[in-house]
Amino acid sequence: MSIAGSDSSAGAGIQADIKTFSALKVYGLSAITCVVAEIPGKVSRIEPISPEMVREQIEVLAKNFPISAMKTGLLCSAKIISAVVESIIGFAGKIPLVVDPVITATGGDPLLQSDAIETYENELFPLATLLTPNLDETARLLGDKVQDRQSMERAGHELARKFKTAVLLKGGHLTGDTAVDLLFADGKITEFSAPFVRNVATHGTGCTYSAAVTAGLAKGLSMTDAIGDAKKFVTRAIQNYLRWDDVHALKH
Ligand code: PXL
Repeated sequence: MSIAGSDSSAGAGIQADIKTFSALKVYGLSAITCVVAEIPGKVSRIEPISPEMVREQIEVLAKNFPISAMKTGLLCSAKIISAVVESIIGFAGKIPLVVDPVITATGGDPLLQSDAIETYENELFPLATLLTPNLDETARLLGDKVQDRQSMERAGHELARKFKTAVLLKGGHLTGDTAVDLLFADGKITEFSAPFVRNVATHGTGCTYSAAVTAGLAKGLSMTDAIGDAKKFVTRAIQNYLRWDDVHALKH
């Protein structure tokens, strides 16, 4: 089950999650938290769904479907985060919960209300099996820039200790020719790396990656196997990119 926002351009958010689940042969359920009118790089409007409606979606699914793993993406506001936490707290420790701490879109537009970060930290993160921040989100959560391998290691340990959860810190293009991500779990660091795919303007890679990890965990893979497979999946997705603005150019 994915609990996330709708991206009208369908590269990120709940659409990315459902497409990823299907590609990995896992049946995906969805609880939508907000609707985002956007194209890659430009958010034009966000409307939250009522917290009661978010809760209803989760509870009706939880009562009627066997759920083997969950992930959260964009949760929009503090009130929605609290509603989600109340609805999923019964699952804590029973099935894996991947928390992708979405704060801003790739283009830099804010997606989460700024006062909601505290609620993320206090209410949601403690339930997570795995937290999947990128470097910008890590900087927002710790108040410190992460700019090299050493500061990545420091930040990952700090997040894992602070929120008592495993952390997959996504390094993106930090190191040049390879995209290096670090998993901090049980006091150990495991590295996942892949060639950095150059000159592709991506949208929704974070959502796709965390959805692929969730699909692996739903199938019963270990966390390191789920992340290893997910890293390959998202790298392949970037290599096989579609240029949406070329399609646009052809039509006009
Ligand atoms: O990629 C972060 C993200 C998450 N969720 C939704 C989004 C985006 C980015 O645009 O629209 C709904």
